[in-house]
This record gives sequence, C-alpha cells and structure tokens, in this order.
Amino acid sequence: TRPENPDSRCGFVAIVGRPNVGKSTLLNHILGQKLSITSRKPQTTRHQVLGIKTDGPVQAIYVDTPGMHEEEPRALNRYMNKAASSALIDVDVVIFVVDQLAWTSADDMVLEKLRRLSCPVILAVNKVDKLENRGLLLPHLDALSRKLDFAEIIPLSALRETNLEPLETAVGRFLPESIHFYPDDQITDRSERFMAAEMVREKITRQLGAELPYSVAVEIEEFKTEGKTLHISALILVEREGQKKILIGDKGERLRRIGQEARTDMERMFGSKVMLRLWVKVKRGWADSDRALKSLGMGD
Ligand code: GDP
Ligand code: MG
Ligand code: K
Repeated sequence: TRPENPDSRCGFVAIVGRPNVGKSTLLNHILGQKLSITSRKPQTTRHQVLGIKTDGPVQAIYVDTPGMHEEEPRALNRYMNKAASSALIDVDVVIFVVDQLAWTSADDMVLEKLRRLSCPVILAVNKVDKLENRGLLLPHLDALSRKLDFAEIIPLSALRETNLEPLETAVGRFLPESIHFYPDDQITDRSERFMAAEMVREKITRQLGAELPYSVAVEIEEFKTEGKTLHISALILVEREGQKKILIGDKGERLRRIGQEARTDMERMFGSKVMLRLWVKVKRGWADSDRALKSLGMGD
C-alpha cells in the first residue's frame, strides 16, 4: 500500500542464528523492553514472537526465531525448526547474529539457509564486549565478509547496547515504503497471557540446571483483574514425577523463588500489582506428542 507520508516505511525483519548467540537479547535491547525470554541455555526461545519498534516514519517488525536444530524426532524440536524456517519466508531484511570469534558448524548450517534468500542480510557480530584482543576483530570481520554477500557487517554488543543504532539505521534503509501495519505504540503481537506464561518459563529455565530438560510447558489458567490487582494462575507441565519434585524444591523453596521472580517481571510489564499462583502437574510425554503441543498453542 502506498503510504500518505512518503517517508513511511514498514516491514519484517527476521533475527536468525544458531542457539545462544544473543538473538533474544538483541531483540529485547532494541525494543528497550523484555519481550523474548533469554538464558544461557540453548532452546530457551520456543515460540515466534513479533517485536514491533516504531521510530518516526519507520516501523520495523522483528521476528525472533527459535534456534534452528539438527533433525530431531521429538515433536517439540520439529515445531521449533519449522517456526525458525517459516520466519524466513516473506521477510524484508534478515539479521544474522553470530558470536564474536566463535564460528561453529551450526553457523554454517544457518548460512546455507541464508544463501537461498533474495533479501538483504545484515551480519551482526555480537558479544564484542567479551573480545579480549581488539586487534583480532578486523581480520575476523574481513574473514566473515567472504562467507556471503552481506548488506552490512556490524560488530555490536546486544547486552551492553553498543552499536545498536547503526544496526537499526541499516534495517530502516532496507524496509520498503509502506503504511505501518501496527499502531505506533504497540510492541508485540502477543497477548498478555502469553507474555505471562513466557515469564514463568524464563524463570524456570534460569533456576534449573541440567537436571531438568526443556520439557516444561506453562499454561495460564486464570488472568483477571480484581480491583487494582491482577490475579494470574499458571499451570506448569512437566513430563515426569522426578521433574516435578526438582521444580518444587525443598519445602517448595524453588517454586516459591520462581514465582517471586516472575511476579516482579509481570508487575513491571503490566504496570499493576500481581498475585501469582503456580501449580505443577505431570503430563507424561507432552513434548513428544503433536496433539499435546496443539493444545498448548504450538501446533500448526
Ligand atoms: P539466543 O539463543 O540466540 O536467543 O541467545 P540469548 O539472547 O538467549 O543469549 C544467550 C546468552 O548470551 C545469554 O546468557 C545472554 O546474556 C548472553 N549474551 C547475549 N548478548 C550478549 C552480549 O552482547 N554480550 C555478552 N557478554 N553476552 C551476551
Ligand atoms: Mg532466543
Ligand atoms: K538461549
């Protein structure tokens, strides 16, 4: 659609890269708000979340993709791969995030997917705050520049917010002339219920070490305002009885901590007092079954 304001631009930007390079952190810092959950563990991002950033005439709609995984039989991983690949269809710009100096075969796999695209690809070389020898950066960027015909190469730190402006300016340049698809103050397409569930899931992922696999799902059972307080009940689904014990912790200590941290985040995001209740339930094999995934809104 031709916009009324001739400078008006709008389009989709996919943030891609192997797990743990900092895609979700980048999106959160571009938006200035926590939208996508992050942690040191791979596979934290399970769903496709749109992050919308309007800056004057330019509206960029970012898609944070779950990491792309090698073929795995589990239904959950299939879903995540599909979500990552479908994010690449119909985007106007791609930001390919890599970790400074740490190029792996998983980066090569993503690169192969990018070769087939016709849209501009911006290479974001993240975590430069961790660079010990600055002299290595330029030769490294030079080597990276030979891997694909990148539209731009930008070294940055998502965490420290270094060089995010040049990235956003570059993105804006590649977006097509268009009216804005979303109101200028909207930051995500997801519901508050969805965001609440993701906040609980983030705290679980952060609290638990390797002992609990990623087979945890969170369902919001109640989300309602009473007076000035938002009442939220969340059901945490795990696959085995042992996982339930770990999650609850000694005398309920761990679950209580998860609840406290999630509530703090929710109060910040929703701008009101929150009463949060958490339940844990065993639902055997949920991550293996396509039907169970569908019931959690992750089917297709
Ligand atoms: P994703 O899997 O690509 O979405 O990665 P995340 O955004 O979840 O980040 C993975 C880990 O890298 C987290 O521990 C982040 O705090 C960390 N991280 C992300 N960006 C930076 C950065 O610019 N500098 C440093 N030092 N760490 C970062
Ligand atoms: Mg992520
Ligand atoms: K991660």
